Amino acid sequence: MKVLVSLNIPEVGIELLKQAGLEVEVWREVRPMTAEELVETCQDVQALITTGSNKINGDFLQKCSHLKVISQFGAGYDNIDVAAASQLGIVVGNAPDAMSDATADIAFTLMLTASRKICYLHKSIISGNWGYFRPRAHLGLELKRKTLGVFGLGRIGFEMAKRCHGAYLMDIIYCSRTSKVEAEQQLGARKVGFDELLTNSDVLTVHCALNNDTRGLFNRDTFEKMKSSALFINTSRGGVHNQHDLYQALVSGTIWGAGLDVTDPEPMSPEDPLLSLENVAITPHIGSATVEARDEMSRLAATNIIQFYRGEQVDNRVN
Ligand code: 8YV
Repeated sequence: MKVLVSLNIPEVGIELLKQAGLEVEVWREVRPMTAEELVETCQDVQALITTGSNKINGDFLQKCSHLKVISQFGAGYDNIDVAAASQLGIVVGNAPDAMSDATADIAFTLMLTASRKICYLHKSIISGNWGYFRPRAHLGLELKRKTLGVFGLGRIGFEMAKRCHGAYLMDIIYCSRTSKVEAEQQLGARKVGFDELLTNSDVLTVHCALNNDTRGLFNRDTFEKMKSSALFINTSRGGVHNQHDLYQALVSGTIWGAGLDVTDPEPMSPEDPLLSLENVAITPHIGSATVEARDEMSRLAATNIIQFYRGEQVDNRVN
């Protein structure tokens, strides 16, 4: 079996594939493959390792219906039309949990960074505007004993909740489809309805998947229900918030600040007005960008293909 690795992943996964006896082709250019290049290169492979920058949609799948297995180098797989893949009998797997600590660290960092206006103040030093001491200027918000609202308390949300509870004794409320017993026992987390999450959170952190239920969920209506002192943190997918509405909510004082590792679109335009706001911190989708997380993602993405090749159960199969 031959595998196309459509992006330059850490060597560990590539080595595992080779050791398992698979033939491997790796795209090592410093740009993503175009849709046409992906279709063309897939013609003589049976397995594909892919990521968010590749749209594995109905059109691609029709043109590559001979594929046997697709493995996502990432936890989220909203770029893949899983239903269409299932119809064609293609196995789809992902690489969950590898980045839970790394992404929670970014969510926590963005919370602190936005709450103390760090990005804005850093830029103001660079542009020669340190200024003089003004007791009422540059005031941020403290986090101790505030309420953290977690939307989507999966593995990453749980890690974020642990950090906030441990560092600042924050009360944890969450909104998820199922009850999270571990978080309730360890952190005293409390499951609430969506409206209560909006109205009671001092920091609302988003860790859900992007799908039809969550697309654009954080919009004008939902921001209006939040506290005017609230911070909105999103490290999941930019499509979960409406970026225009977020900007309006921030400039009108509907909410206080925001920390984003994901934007809509990505990459974000350098002219995006969000970048000029004081209480906003933005990073370029680096949640999983640690040596440890990327190595583990590589290992898990390769393992899906190897398990399929050996006729074993694919542990991280999503269809
Ligand atoms: C990747 C991610 O950066 O795992 C995820 O869901 O968002 C990240 O780890 C992303 O998959 C790149 O497209």
